Amino acid sequence: MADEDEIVLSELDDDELAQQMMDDLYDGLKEEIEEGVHIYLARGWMPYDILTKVLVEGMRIVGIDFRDGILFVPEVLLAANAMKGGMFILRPLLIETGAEQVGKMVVGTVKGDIHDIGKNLVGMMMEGAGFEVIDLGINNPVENYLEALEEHKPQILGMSALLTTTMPYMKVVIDTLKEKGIRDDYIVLVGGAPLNEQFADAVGADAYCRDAAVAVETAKDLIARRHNVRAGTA
Ligand code: B1M
Repeated sequence: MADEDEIVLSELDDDELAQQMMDDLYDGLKEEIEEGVHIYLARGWMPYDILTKVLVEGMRIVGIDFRDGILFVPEVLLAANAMKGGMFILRPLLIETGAEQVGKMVVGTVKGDIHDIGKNLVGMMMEGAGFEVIDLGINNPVENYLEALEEHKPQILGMSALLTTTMPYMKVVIDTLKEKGIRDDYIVLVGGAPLNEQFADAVGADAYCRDAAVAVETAKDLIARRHNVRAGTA
């Protein structure tokens, strides 16, 4: 028999459920997050709204308490694991848009950095928008990017960094592309919480992407501009 105090997620209204799921994410409760995602889907919520309004918002709160020394690495790992449980359910729904393939992107988190939730979200959204995504995972030295560019010949190189100590590595990658004379063969997009537009300019990227939706729009826009330049219509 259910405990009288036990919260039944399906009995909560949308706002209460969002609040409860943010608490559950904070507590690293993966099964509850998965259940909550299914409930929202059954209520007709769009996968993107569940991601941004509930999961990403919940992780933002985790980030604040991590910064303030209220949460520590083991707890944040559990929260990240719960978040990934929700993302796993949403991924096929975001990808399954039937959109025509519009381009290819190689994406990876830079050397020294193991944060991958944001990068994964960007990959999911890009796939949903019709891009083929080659995900190099985390902690990538420049050699990994070079090999993947050579092998997959994408239009876009995406790099993610979440630490102020690892974001300068993006310049190492871009400078290496310049040294090899291949920088202009690719659209280089960068993202991650500590970055901004000035940083992207300073390291020689084509654009800074504040979030996954901006990454999709920027990628489409820059690819279209390239096509126009090549067609002589820009
Ligand atoms: Co870390 N961590 N962490 N962490 N962690 C941060 C980044 C931090 C800001 C927390 C804090 O203090 N408030 C802080 C960095 C401070 C700084 O550099 N100034 C920090 C620290 C210090 C650390 C450690 C050093 C802690 C320690 O060991 N003492 C350590 C470093 C490990 C390493 O990388 N070498 C560490 C470890 C971890 C965990 C392993 C516990 C875990 C990562 C789990 C995982 O990713 N699998 C973790 C987490 C979860 C976080 C926070 C709480 C959340 C990050 C996240 O997933 N956000 C984070 C706090 C924060 O960011 N406020 C924090 C949700 C995600 C959807 O957003 O990643 O920003 P985000 O991605 C967005 C955009 O940025 C953008 O689009 C995404 C989707 O909208 N975007 C791109 C991202 N990449 C893009 C690439 C693109 C385009 C857009 O390419 C085209």
